Amino acid sequence: PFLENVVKHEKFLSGEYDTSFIDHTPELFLFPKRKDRGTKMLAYIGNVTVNGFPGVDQGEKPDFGKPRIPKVNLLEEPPAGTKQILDERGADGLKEWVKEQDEVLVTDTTFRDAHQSLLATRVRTVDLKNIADASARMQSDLFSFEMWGGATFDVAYRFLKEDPWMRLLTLREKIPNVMFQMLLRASNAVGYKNYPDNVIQEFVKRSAYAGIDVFRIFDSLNWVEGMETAIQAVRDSGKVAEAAICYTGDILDPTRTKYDTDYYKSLAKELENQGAHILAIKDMAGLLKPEAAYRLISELKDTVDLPIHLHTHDTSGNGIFQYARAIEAGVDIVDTALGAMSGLTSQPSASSLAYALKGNTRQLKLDVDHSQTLSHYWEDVRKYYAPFESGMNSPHSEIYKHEMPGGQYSNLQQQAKAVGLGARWEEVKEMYARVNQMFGDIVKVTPSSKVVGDMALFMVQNDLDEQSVIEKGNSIDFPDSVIELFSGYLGQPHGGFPEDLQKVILKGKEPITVRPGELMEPVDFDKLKEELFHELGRPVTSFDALAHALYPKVFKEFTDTAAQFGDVSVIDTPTFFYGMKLNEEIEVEIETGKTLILKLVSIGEARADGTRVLYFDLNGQQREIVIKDES
Ligand code: 3PY
Ligand code: ZN
Repeated sequence: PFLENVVKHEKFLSGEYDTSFIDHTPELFLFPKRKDRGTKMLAYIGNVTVNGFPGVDQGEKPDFGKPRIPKVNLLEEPPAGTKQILDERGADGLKEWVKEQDEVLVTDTTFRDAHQSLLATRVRTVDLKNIADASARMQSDLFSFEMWGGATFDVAYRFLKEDPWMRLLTLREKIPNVMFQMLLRASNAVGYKNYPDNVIQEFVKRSAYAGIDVFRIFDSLNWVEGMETAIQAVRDSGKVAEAAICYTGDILDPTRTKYDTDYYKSLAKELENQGAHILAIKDMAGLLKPEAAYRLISELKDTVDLPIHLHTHDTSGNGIFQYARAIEAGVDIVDTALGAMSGLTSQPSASSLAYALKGNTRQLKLDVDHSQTLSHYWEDVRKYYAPFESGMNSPHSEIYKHEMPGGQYSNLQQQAKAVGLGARWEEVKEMYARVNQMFGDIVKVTPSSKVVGDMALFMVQNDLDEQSVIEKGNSIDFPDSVIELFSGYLGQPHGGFPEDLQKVILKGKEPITVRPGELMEPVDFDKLKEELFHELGRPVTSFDALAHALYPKVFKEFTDTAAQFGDVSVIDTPTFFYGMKLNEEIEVEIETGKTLILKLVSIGEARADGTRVLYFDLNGQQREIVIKDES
């Protein structure tokens, strides 16, 4: 009550007091109304039990058993790692340290890209938190954990109904020794469109504060102008600016001259001049063939004086071979995932790569046995997310034809199903490649890849081809994302847009050629916070304000769900997706040291008004919950 009075005080609201402590200690301000936390949670569990979870076929809750969490000594601090090097020597010192290493450094993507690519980004904070103590102690020699950004931010709010900032803060507390890395879509932040410059600056500042050390920054058209604001913001925050070049095309194919080695070399030089600490090659679709990797890395090593970090997806099955050749060429850091979360659209397996390099002059800086042990945990946990698997179960060399990013494959497939094109998935993939050519052979990575995907779905759905699009173009209502791309709101592609197509899409509207951020009004964060404070009736952190600035609608739905069900992130994943079985008993740790014991005692018959009464036992007391049966 004291805090509530303080934050409602008019001087507080007018900003006369220094309220930065709210931003610095957001956890102090997350005080759900205690009296009905249990009831709200039962309402969530009751609802999923009766009505199921979107995307999860309703049926008997599978019996998953307990995942294998390796035992570690929590009384011992995790060994010092790269986080301490960064904190002690700064971003430039860290960069020098990387250059001095003989071994190849490793980023583990299990916490982000691996599940984004295999499980439609659905892995929940509780499953990351449960393995975090062990990961900190068993993977202390990693370069970084890639654990945030990309689609995780949006999916956390939108589908998992949990706060991604709390994920970051929670993991940071448990893993104080290894750098945290995120994927930042430059001027698109963690969204699908450009935002005003001050949103990018504020986002970087707060993410750095909450625990991100390395920002991998890319532009979805490799447009360096679009990356400048983000690179500068990261430099200003004292963190590591890892500027990425997205790899597309094929430098080995003499007929595909648009993206040749010189193109990549000149981009690399530009990014070095922009102040990048590390250069990333982001092979988001896994198109970089082993021999191309050797050539590209060799040439880039001669072009820039920066450590080089290579990222790929193993969709074709050639990932290990690619990395081995890149390592011969002198690459400094590679991205891998733990065995059970690796391969196919995800990253290559860390332990497989380590074994593949035996006898090589350069070895991975990696504890293979520990990686194996941690992989057992993920083998168990991955089963929870079976409904979100893409169904791809063998390598797809067709990737070299359709060029679809690993992170997009399972998502686009879900999108296709949602619009009734599930059975025409093969056609959608083929159309994806054709749309790319229609668009002038562009870089395809979020959000430009989403535009290509939207257009491919649109064309298959409406039985359109390249010719009919131009011929009937004036009477076609193109998807909004396509209009946005051709208006220049995602930046400028290398070589420009195809003019005839641009004309029919824009229908007389003039495209922009400047940086979209220059044209946008900055967001007034103080004002936004105040408005949100009134709307939500609770203190508002800078994290909330940023979430609202990025996704107003998704954030609103998230806060509505939170008001209805409380903090659902603490519920174990099987229960979160499948609800409870009759007579099942579960435990939920709602805060450190405070656990609820829940049992589902009975489910009543549907009543005339379509509701059912569920009886639960909550810490020994009976509770009745009324749920509307939507079936
Ligand atoms: C993302 O932007 O989410 C990606 O993973 C792009 O590859
Ligand atoms: Zn990726």
